[in-house]
Amino acid sequence: MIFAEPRLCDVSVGTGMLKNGDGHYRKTYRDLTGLYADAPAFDQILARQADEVAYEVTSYTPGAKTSDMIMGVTRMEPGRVGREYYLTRGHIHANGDRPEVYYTLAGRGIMQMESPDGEVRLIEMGPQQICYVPPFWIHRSVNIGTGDLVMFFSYPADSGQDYGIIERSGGMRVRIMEDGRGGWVAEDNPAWTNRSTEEVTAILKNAGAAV
Ligand code: S6P
Ligand code: ZN
Repeated sequence: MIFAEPRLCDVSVGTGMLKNGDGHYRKTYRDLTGLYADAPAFDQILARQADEVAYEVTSYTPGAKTSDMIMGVTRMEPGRVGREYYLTRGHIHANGDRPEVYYTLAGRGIMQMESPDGEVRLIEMGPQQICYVPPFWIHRSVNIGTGDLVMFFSYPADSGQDYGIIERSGGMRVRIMEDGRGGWVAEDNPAWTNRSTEEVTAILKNAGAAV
């Protein structure tokens, strides 16, 4: 048969996992070294729980083409490093013009987005809310709740992930911090530097051939 086989997957909201997928990886706190602003607070977490899972991703990848859609679930623990809420590493899609959809199944989160030229968008999400991440936006999830943040996602299978874009600019432009009243506030990241026109142009050029 020349047509791909349909697939049914179950989502376990309780465990934050996609069942009957074909991919699973975990990120421990040790893996997140260097992400957070408060290094002494992060060292304390490392001393206690370096090899515990901070977040994990279960997924199904039907193929490798633009027209194949990866789908999966990210489950992230709640907590903070000092005042900064737990987050995923974040990336831009290596083929930058590939979008993504995130659907919150449980918990409260922020989809933190940054355009290559430094615009910031923060979309707060709760259960049954969907965020569309347009092409070219750097994105990461932040858990601002008291329980696991569980999000379904789907994106073209040839998107790829470039994590270096965040490292090269000294992190993302803002950090999501506890505001002293149990809520959150976005604070400027003093280490952040804007991307050059050349880098932005290269990102736009490297959009990949959507065939
Ligand atoms: C991939 C998609 C998600 C994230 C996952 C973990 O394009 O956005 O599957 O990979 O939420 O986040 P991160 O930042 O470690 O890739
Ligand atoms: Zn992505």
